[in-house]
Amino acid sequence: MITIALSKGRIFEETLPLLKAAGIEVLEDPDTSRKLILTTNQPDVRVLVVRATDVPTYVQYGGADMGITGKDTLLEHGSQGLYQPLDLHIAQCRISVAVRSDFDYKTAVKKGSRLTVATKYVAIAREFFASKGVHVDLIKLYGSMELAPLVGMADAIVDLVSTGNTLKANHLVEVEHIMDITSRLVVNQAALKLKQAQIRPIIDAFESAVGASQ
Ligand code: PRT
Ligand code: MG
Repeated sequence: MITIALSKGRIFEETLPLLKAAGIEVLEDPDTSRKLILTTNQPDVRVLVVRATDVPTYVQYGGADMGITGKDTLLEHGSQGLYQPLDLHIAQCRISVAVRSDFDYKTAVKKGSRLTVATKYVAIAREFFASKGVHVDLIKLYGSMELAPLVGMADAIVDLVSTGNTLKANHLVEVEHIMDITSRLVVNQAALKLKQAQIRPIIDAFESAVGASQ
């Protein structure tokens, strides 16, 4: 049995064509089914539906043989013991710093004042501002970061941006582009050795599908 951990939403949707290229079709829709283990057309392949941030954990501890997760998640939560053979170029976005449109970020940074930054990405934010020599107080949030500057809780946020529509709708502007983000295939190292014959063809099919779509 090969178990693949995926999160609902964009990663699931964008992974379906890759699975199809490997001959795998998921037979249930995670949006309508309450099941957390989905069957596929291959009797020996199943899909686990987990929180995006839990994908590396399931793969690391062998609850799943492989999974698909954002580089943001891997950087923030670590990627210990995970084999990362492939950048799938899916769920593309960037991680950025954004502030209220009436906040003078450049001057604040130049003056060496302390910035209060709200984010789910505390490790990424800490490292980014440290590399710029900017002093920050970090506030950890689990979602809707955009609210923090609007209610005066933070000067800035560090969050994922794709179209920029969410920032715009909340009168925030992007002032720094920290890095580009895509999703990666992660594989349990023991599973790769023990189930080589089943896992390799899936990696290879993903690789050619990704190559073909670039
Ligand atoms: O939602 P939940 O709390 O369960 O978990 P999650 O937010 O970690 O999962 P999910 O499915 O939303 O995101 C999974 C992965 O998709 C992330 O880890 C990223 O690698 C990737 N991804 C790509 C994104 C986006 N694009 C994205 N735009 N994840 C989140 N967003 C959010 C962003 O946080 C912001 O709130 O969408 C909003 C901005 O979108 P735009 O288009 O308005 O700019
Ligand atoms: Mg989300």
